[in-house]
Amino acid sequence: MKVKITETILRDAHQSLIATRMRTRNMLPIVDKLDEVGYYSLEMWGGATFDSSIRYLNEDPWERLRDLKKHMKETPAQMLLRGQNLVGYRHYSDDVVEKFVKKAHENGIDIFRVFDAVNDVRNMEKAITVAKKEGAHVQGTIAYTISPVHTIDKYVELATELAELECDSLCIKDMAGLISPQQAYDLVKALKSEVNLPVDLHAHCTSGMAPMSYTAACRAGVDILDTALSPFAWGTSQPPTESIVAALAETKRATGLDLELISEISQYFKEIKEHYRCILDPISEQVDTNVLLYQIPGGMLSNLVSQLKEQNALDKFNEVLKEMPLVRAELGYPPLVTPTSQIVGTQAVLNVLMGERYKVIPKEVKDYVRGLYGRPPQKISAEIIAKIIGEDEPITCRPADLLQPEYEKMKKEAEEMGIIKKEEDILTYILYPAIAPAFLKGELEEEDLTPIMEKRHPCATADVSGIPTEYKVEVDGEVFNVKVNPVG
Ligand code: 3PY
Ligand code: ZN
Repeated sequence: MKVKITETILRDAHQSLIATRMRTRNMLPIVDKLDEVGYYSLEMWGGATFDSSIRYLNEDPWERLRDLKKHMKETPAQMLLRGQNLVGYRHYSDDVVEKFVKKAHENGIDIFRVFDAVNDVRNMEKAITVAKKEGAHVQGTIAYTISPVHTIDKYVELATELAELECDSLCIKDMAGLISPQQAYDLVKALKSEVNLPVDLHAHCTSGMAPMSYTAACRAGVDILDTALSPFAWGTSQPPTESIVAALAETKRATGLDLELISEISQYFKEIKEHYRCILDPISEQVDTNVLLYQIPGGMLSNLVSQLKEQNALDKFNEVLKEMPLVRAELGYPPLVTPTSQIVGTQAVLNVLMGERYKVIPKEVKDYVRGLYGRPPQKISAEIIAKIIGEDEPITCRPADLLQPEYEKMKKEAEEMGIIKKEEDILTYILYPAIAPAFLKGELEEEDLTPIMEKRHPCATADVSGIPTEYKVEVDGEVFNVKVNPVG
């Protein structure tokens, strides 16, 4: 049976390699051609694209969705949704989740890939239920990681829960590029035999194993593979579409896609890549098997470097690398993906920079230990809980049950500011209240890449930030900026 292909060029590929900076004007001239290929779907929205559009590109993400959708006559439009976090970094109340999913569907999203950073189904449930009710295809997601508690049985258990919520397909989301060919084979085999749903493998090339893992997954019966056109493939992005199509062509799993057409489209993106070369981070393009040891995905690694440089503490890099897995284990082995990558990364950096572990603990880490991001994969020890939140008791309910409805209140706020022209603007404001007013009033400008281009040698480390969650931590009068990027 044919393997189907999800093309990530318009979302994850550029999120992973050029800090989500591809503009809609780069996409529109080629979307008709992309639509002709016969992809299973085109991932083109969600993840960090929403934030990036308003923060750096002065673009309305809703308009991008509508504009691209007009050209997608044949190909389903897919988005990445961070469960109860939507396309932001915190949990939103159920009424906001409901409105957002409905609006995303109404504006053109056909397939919702829904994940949660700690694989807590309670954090995905609301989004899944609403998307199903709207008639969309829902891809329930397993955030893949390696730890003593992440076993095949556990993943099958999670997939079974997702199937019970009537998800239409499953995605193994290996955002750090950790999955080996053997693991891919075993996991796909187990999911295919235990859960009656199509399985999609989404991997990044960070450790260099992804193309081999894709082949192994094909032998195990995977239904869909995620790939990126070659100019934006490899490194911290997906395996190249052309290579996967060519490699499978002589097998029973041939995709049936036209390599000539795909190559023609690739040619277009080669030029786009040249335009953004100044922000292409060499670290993101390298193979790095250290990710298997430290579990720090490429996108996060480069940010860590620039952050340590900022603090004049680059000599602490190796110490931070070693601290990451320790913190991750102490916090119950969360998979490292937005926002847990930020949470663990920040604490690890602070532990090293402060010279004393857990001397400074950001609010996000406390909230995580309180259970406000969901149930950690492994129970956190009483000792760590006490160190981080003192006498407080972690919650046991679904985190969003503690949130008051916020849609109407924030709608009123936004209306009073006079920034609402369409209903979607209310959601933009709720998601990004700090920058949305200026954006919606037309006060922001598109980020100018010229000075970066002029300043930078093509091989220099990127000095353009990704989309960091920034923490300002003050200790003894000294302010530390701690930033960590979203990870694809
Ligand atoms: C995002 O949440 O932006 C991701 O790409 C997660 O993998
Ligand atoms: Zn990804």
